[in-house]
Amino acid sequence: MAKDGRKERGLCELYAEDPERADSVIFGRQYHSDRRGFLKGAGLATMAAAVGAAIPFHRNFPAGLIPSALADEPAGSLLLEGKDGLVVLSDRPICAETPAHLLDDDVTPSSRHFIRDNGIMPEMAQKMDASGWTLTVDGEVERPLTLTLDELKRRFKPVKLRLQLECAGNGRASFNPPAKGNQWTVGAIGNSEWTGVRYRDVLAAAGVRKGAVYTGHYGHDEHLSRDPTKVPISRGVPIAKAMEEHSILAYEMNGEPVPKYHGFPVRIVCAGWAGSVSHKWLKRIWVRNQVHDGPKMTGHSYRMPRNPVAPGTEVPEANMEIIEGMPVKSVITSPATGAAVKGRSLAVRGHAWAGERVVREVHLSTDFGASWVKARLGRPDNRYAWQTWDAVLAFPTAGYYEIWARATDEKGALQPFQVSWNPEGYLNNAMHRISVTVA
Ligand SMILES: Nc1nc2c(c(=O)[nH]1)N[C@H]1C(S)=C(S)[C@@H](COP(=O)(O)O)O[C@H]1N2
Ligand SMILES: [Mo]
Repeated sequence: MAKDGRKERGLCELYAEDPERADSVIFGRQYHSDRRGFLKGAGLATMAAAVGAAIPFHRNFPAGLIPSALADEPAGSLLLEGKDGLVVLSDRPICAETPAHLLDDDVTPSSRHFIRDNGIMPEMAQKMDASGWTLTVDGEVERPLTLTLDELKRRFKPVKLRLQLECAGNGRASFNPPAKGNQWTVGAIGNSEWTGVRYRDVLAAAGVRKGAVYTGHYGHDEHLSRDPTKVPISRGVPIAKAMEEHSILAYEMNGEPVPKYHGFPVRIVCAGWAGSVSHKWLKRIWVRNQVHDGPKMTGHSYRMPRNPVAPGTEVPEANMEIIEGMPVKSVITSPATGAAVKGRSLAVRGHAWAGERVVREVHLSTDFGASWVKARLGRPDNRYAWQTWDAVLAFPTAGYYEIWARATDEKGALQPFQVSWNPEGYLNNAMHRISVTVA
């Protein structure tokens, strides 16, 4: 049994609970007083058997680290219409992520964009019927507005942008000790092409007053309780973020009406920030004269401790700050983890992004971080689009290897090996790693 009384469901949980114990239970790794553990003899043979090949760089294999080849758990199975290969983490509300190798496209097809709901999808989205839809803009504005979909399209100039959208909880599954919430691995990220109108054009039409400081977003989705007086989520952004030229109210995703899962008929996309500010099934924008205080804006929701804290610390709200830009991150999209490599070299590919910043470099390691090779890195198609990278890697001998990817942003921030704990398990931008076996 795990420490808190839950039954251990498997290897991942064993590692999440106590990595050193997991190492010794599973692989017989012996720890020394300096907490370094060497894998040798029977332990090394056990791990090699578990991953399917000898491990040439085993001396570098960090203690307390579950082999990537064993970390991939079987997929959930809720049938999502129009979706292809997503792993379902929760079915009410719907939360589903994209396996890394299905994120290989430069522009994420709608069929492969993750889904993160907090409530229940509205009926107008189920039916893809926008006839009764309107958007209201009110609060700290000169002229409150109500627009139909046709009016929104006719009154404002269209823009088309490729925009990264990442859930703040992406990566939560690899916190150690574990963090509660949806156990996203690496797939709560997408980079689709969105068409819509600029958020600032709509705000300008309503005339933002001097006292405006924040927006408050409301959607048509229902609270999980179906209680009509409750709102599942209502977040917002500072007026300056809404006024950015890349913040849009989107009515198309990848050239088609926004699919039901992603906010039909209109959603906000404020790219580079926690995905929760990009409101789906938009109904109302309430311009506020204070920081918005809707559900999931306050308390610990989408907030981080101002300073790092020890695991399990109770952090008072006053010491928490609202998450804004997302940190630098990358994903390896080809090959899929577990690939069998023929020959001694391998073409590797993936994407990298850095919230509001540009990614400057991506490096790859095949020897558990002892040495790094620089990847070729493309420019973003437009600001806030992710960047695609590729490289060819060489392997000295046959065996089990892990490929680790590490991106560095324009200000020199780079992905850590492990991220320190925070109360809600947000912003885990630890390096992505996959396993390959060289024949
Ligand atoms: N109305 C509404 N908008 C929402 C949400 C929601 O539950 N309801 N979830 C938010 C969160 S937490 C994220 S990460 C993104 C996910 O967008 P996606 O489902 O299109 O990938 O939508 C955001 N917008
Ligand atoms: Mo999210």
